[in-house]
Amino acid sequence: MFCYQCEQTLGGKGCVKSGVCGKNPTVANLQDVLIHELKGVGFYGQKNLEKGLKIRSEINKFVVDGMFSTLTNVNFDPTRFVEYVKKAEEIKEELKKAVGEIMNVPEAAKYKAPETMEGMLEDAEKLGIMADEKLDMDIRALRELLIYGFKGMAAYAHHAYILGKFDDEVNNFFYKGLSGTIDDSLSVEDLFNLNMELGKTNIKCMAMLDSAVTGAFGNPEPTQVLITKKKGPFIIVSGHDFKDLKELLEQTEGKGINVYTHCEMLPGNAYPELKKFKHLVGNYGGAWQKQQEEFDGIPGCILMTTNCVQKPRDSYKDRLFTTSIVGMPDCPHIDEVNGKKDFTPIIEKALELKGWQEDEPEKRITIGFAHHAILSHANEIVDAVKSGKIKHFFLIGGCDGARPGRNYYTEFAEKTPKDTIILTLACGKFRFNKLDLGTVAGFPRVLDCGQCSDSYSAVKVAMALAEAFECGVNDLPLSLVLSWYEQKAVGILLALLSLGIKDIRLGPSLPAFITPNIMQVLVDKFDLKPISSPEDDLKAIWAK
Ligand code: FSO
Ligand code: SF4
Repeated sequence: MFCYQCEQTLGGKGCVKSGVCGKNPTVANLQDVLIHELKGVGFYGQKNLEKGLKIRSEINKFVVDGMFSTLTNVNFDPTRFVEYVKKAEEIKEELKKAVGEIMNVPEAAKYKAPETMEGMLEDAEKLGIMADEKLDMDIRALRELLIYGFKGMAAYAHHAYILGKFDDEVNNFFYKGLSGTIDDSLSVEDLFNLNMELGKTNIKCMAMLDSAVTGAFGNPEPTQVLITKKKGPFIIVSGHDFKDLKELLEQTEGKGINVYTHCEMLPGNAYPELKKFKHLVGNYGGAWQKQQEEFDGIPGCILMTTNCVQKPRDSYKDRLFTTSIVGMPDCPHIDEVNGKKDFTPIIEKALELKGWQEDEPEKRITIGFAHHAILSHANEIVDAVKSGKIKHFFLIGGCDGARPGRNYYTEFAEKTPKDTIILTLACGKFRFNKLDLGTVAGFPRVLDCGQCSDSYSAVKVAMALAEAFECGVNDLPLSLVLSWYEQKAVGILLALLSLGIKDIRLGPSLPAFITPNIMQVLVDKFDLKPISSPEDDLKAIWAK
C-alpha cells in the first residue's frame, strides 16, 4: 500500500505498511483499485458528455459515493469496497457501450477489474499512486491534488444528494476531472488549471449544499449549546449528515433518550428544524481524534453518519453504529431501506445501556453564526469596523487532528487582540471554542459558522464585507489561518484559491503530495504560507 492523502501520513511522507488512521493494506489496496476504476468511469463519462449524451442520475450518485468512500476515516470495511469496484466495472461497461467506438483510449480506462477480492488485491500493486515510477513528480502531485479535491467535493455532493439536490455542472465536472488524471497529454499548467476549475466547482457544490441544508432545516440561529452530560440513556450522533440526525430525533422522540451531537454535528443544535426537538440536549466531547478516549466504556450509543470514525476500542465497539457511507468491520450498520432508516437497534441498545447516572454541572457554548445570522447584523459590523471597535477579522478554521503542533491554533486564538473577531468552522474549532474569549462591539469574539462546508458561509460573509467596504476580499482586514487534515480541506483550499484569496496560512504541516515546485507556484501565485509560531504570524499580519 501507499497512501499520503492526509496530514497525519507516516513521517510526513506516506503510509506504507498500514495507515496511521488504522486503514489496513487490504482496504488501502482496494481503494486504489476503486479510484483506478473511477478514473476509467470518468473517461467514458466524459466521452458520453462530449457526445451530448446524458448520464443517469444513479451513475452520478455512484461516482460521488465511490470517491467519498475513500476519504480518510470514512470506510474501513473491505467487503464494501469489493462491491464498489464491481459496480464501477458495470458502470464503466455501460458508459463504454453508450459511447460506441472511440480512439485513443488510455490504458487506465481499458482496465477490467476482477470479480474477487483476491484478484483485485493482486492487481492493486500495479495501480497505486506510485505504480508508474517514471511519472513526472509534479504531474503526479497535481493529479493527486485533483483526486483529493474531488474526494472532498464528493462528500459535499453526497450530502446535497441525500437532501434531494444535485447540479449538472458539479456532476459533469467529476467526469472531466477524473478523465484528466489519466490524460497524458495534459501539461503541468493544464492540470493546475483543472485544479482551479475544481475549486470553482466546489464553491458551487458548497453553495448547493448550503441551500439544501437551510432549505431542509432553516437558517442556523445563535444558540447556547449544553456541553455537559445529562442523566439518562443517550445516543451521540457524529459526522456531518443532518438528515440522519433528524430521522434519529424523530424516531427517539418520547422514548426517554437524550440525543447529543459530536464533533462536526455540533452545528446541528443551531438549526430550527433540529433544535425544536427538546431531546436534542447538547453536544458531547471534542474533535474526532479524541473519540477513542471519550467513548471508552461509554454507557450509551454512538451513530457515525460520516467521517471521522476511528477504529473503536473493545469497550464500545458493540455500541458504535455506522450508517450510509461509513463502514467499520464488526460494528452494526444501519442501511436505508425504501428511502427510510430504521434506528430500532441503536435505540434498543441505548435504552439497555441506561446512560449516565447523574447530571453534570451545566456549561454552554454559543454557536450558530452562519452567513444568515452574521449578515443580518452586517450594518452593525460595518459601523463597528469604521468606528475602530473591531480592528480585524481572523478566519481560524479547518480540521483538527492528533499530531502535535496543533496547539498553535489554540495559542493563536488566545493571542488575538480583544478588539478582533474570530470566524471559525469545521472541527479545528474544538481547539478553542470552549475558551472564554469575551465579546467585542456586542458580538461574541468567536463566531462559529458551522461545519467545514460552511466555509461557503465564511466566503459569503467576506464577499459581503468587501462589497460594503468597496474593496477586494484581499484588501479586507481579514486573515485566514487554516488547519487541514483530510481531503475536504483540500477541496476547500482549492475553492479559496480559485477565488483569488491570497496570504492564507496553512498548517500544521504542508501536504506530503505537494512537490516543492508546485508549492512554489502556490507561493508565487497566492502567497500561500506555512504557519510558523502564533507570535511571529501575528507580527507578520500586523506588519502588512
Ligand atoms: Fe473534521 Fe473529520 Fe469536517 Fe473533516 S470531523 S476532519 S475537514 O472530516 O470534514 O471538519
Ligand atoms: Fe495514512 Fe492518512 Fe492514508 Fe490513513 S488516510 S493511510 S493516515 S495517509
